[in-house]
Amino acid sequence: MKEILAQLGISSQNKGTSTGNHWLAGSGSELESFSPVDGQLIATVQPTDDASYNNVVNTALEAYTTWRTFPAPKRGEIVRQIGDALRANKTNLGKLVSYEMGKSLQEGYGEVQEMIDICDFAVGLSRQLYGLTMHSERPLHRMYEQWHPLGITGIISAFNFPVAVWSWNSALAWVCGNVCIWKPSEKTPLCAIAVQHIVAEVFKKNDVPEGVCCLVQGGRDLGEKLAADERVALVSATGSTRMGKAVAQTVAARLGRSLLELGGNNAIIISEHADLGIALPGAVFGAVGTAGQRCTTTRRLIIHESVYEAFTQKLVKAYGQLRIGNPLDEHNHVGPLIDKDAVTQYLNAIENCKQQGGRFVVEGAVLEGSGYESGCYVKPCIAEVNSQLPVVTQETFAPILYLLKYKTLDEAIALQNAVPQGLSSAIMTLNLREAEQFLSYAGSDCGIANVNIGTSGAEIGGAFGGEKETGGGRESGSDAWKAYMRRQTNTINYSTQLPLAQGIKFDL
Ligand code: UN1
Repeated sequence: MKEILAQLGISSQNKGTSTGNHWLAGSGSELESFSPVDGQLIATVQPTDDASYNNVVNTALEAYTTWRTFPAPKRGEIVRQIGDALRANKTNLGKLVSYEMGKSLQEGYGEVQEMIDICDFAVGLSRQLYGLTMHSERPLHRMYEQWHPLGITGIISAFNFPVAVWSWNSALAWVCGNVCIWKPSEKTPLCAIAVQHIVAEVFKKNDVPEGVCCLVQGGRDLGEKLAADERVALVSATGSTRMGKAVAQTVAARLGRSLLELGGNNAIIISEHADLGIALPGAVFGAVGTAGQRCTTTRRLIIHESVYEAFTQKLVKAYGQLRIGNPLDEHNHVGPLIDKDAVTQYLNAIENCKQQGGRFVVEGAVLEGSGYESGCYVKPCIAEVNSQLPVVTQETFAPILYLLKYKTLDEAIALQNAVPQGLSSAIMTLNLREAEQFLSYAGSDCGIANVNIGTSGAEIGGAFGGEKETGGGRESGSDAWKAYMRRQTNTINYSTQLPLAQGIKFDL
């Protein structure tokens, strides 16, 4: 790992603030990045202080006046080169993601692949930032709309996707003509430093001024500072609902823009008409992949009573085959949780579930012994619950799966929707009527609704995000780019008269 860190530009002590290629000193107590894989201190990072924060924002504002003059397809060409640089660094960066965050190596590579894919998407998008033209009601007038950049996009990202979620935001923000300031999770500061080196080099090659890709590092205070800063036009925040509510209120108080991608509590409905051969791997990967730390993780299975027993047995058997251990060993399915706080939350949820009447068919536990020294490895577990207990309505970022039984599809959909979050959802069925009902206005209330696919692993081409406490934002594909731009309606009079709209006469 030492060699990989060196190749990615990471030393044992790092500056955490950057305007591109330029790194600024910070002050205050250093952020320490421990690997949940082995509990080792990987490196330290100097947090961003007030002076370096202001330096970054001023440099970004200055850079914006130049960056917005680059034609969008030219900006796209530079993002294409970032995609290529990520291809060249995929192995190293994937390994660092796996080591610093703890997800399996396959998923680490997959995360870098998502970055490459969004770059490709953004390249095409750079020639498709379309506005509409309208027919004016006035003679010899032309009416149309254009999309302009916003300025600074602040990106607050979470530990669980330490690099991909940033790239969904930045690749789009850049082709749209914005400059970016990234505040990564304080739990994964090194992944961000590695990415900053890769991206800044591409910008430098293309004579892009300092300030288009900026990095600041710190905890909650720094996120609040970005949210409160009037110079930051858009704050895109991914993380807990608690964090999102704080960001949303601060940004709204200054009438700024926010884009929120917050908690999920995702369910799969397993119908009597399901292909259980698909449903099983879909449910298991959804529940235990990334050790239950995706916002799209499957947290609830709502199973038809006629297949409940058989499916539960299959699940229990499959859980018995899971290999939990070092995520860098590709033989393992499940790595550690991010830190010991997460382990405490996992244990608390299990305890609460038991107290509230849940019955575990696969027991949870914290693993001990050789290979588990970090204290962050836990056993994925499954609880049967008769109703949606309070603990079931909360998002616990851990591999705890709750099983619920249903009789009618209406009942299943009502259960699926009866949580505060609304990110991802799925139904496993081969029955067309059931599938269509689930996707209809009377079906799932989530931003993502799938048929015969689990809840996690969304592709970048679709808009990503959800409703209710998930925050309502949409990132990544489709027309999510519109959140990074401002719309301007233009009416041009090329006649010799001044006809007023709505037929109003105003004769002087
Ligand atoms: C997240 O957990 O914040 O759909 C993002 C998925 C991934 C992204 C998850 N493509 O599971």
